[in-house]
Amino acid sequence: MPDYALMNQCLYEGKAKEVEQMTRDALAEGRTPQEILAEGLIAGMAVVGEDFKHNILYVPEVLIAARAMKAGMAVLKPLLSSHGADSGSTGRLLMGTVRGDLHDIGKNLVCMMAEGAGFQVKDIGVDQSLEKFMAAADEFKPDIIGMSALLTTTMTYMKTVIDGFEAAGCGEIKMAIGGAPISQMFADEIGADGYAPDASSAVDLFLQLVGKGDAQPAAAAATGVAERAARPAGHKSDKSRYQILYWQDIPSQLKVWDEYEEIKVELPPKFSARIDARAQRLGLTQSDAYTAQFRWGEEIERPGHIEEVVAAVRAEIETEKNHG
Ligand code: B12
Repeated sequence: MPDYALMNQCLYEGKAKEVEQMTRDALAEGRTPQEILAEGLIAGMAVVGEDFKHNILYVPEVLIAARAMKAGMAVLKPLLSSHGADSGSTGRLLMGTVRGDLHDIGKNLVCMMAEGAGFQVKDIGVDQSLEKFMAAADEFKPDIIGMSALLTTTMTYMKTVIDGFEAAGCGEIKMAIGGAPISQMFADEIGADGYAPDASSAVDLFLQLVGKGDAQPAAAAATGVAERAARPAGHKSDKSRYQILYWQDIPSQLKVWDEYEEIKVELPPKFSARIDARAQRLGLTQSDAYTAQFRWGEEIERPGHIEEVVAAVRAEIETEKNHG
């Protein structure tokens, strides 16, 4: 019997080679591709999704886990399609970032999580017009169209797409939207069928939209992902460790932990704006090139309970002492 808990753990930690090898070993043991997909890959990715939703994991870690998932999927894909897995898929999802918008990191994550949950996904990329969504929908016959927008100047184009499909008599296709500036209120305003704030909730939304809301891959079923021991009541550590996540030399996140708990905080928007401007200048606009610039700084120990260390380091970063 394959050790699916270990496989989930490797996927969670982004160990692509191990996940790929375990997938091959499980096949060699005679397990079905469907079982390996569900128990080894989807279950692991479900935990990643939950932890991402609760800010335990951040974008770079999720992308690394997603890469490991893809390594396993690449082994299974030919077998799944030749066994007619198509007919058993959860649903068909067409995804794209709307016209004028080049942001695709969030969209890519949504695609990966949806694939992980068993959806057939067609990703048409960034800067997509109504005509391109329509041509792709004609060919792919999606149950759901997912649109992403990160700019306040491009989010309004989502209404153009929704109205265009409605006018063409394709109102039965469910329209889901997302991206940092999007809200439920905006979704209601433009007549979208749903909105979700992150990739994990996006999968819940898609499942709901195809009437499989209860058939979610159970995150709780994926055991084996390491957890810290519970903090004894009233206990406060007298020292903590911290690390800063940099985009090149610009700090973007802060992680602080002790033996019981880990806190991650996003830094204020001025840092994103600075990163954005630098990336634009350097032409690092493709998601791989962009995310490859993230790196964790060295681990540093510091006196104080985790919350004190978060506050102190954050204040230092904001006044730009010591941290570029
Ligand atoms: C990375 C980034 C870039 C990269 C994009 C690289 C890439 N390949 O994607 C580059 C450097 C190219 C870039 C360019 C620009 N950017 Co920019 N960028 C960002 C930044 C820092 C992070 C975005 C991101 O990837 N977040 C991480 C992902 C995981 O989150 P997400 O996209 O929100 O996706 C999640 C959810 O929203 C949801 N979701 C997303 N899509 C969908 C779809 C569906 C259907 C569902 C259900 C859910 C869903 O799930 C996702 C996963 O959890 C943001 C700041 C920020 N904090 O958002 C600015 C930001 C979005 N950018 C901004 C700007 C202004 C620009 C530029 C105009 C800069 C310039 N002056 O040229 C250009 C525009 C280029 C263009 N035409 O699109 C502004 C937007 C301001 C505004 N209100 O409109 C921001 C907010 C930065 C800022 N504070 O100024 N940018």
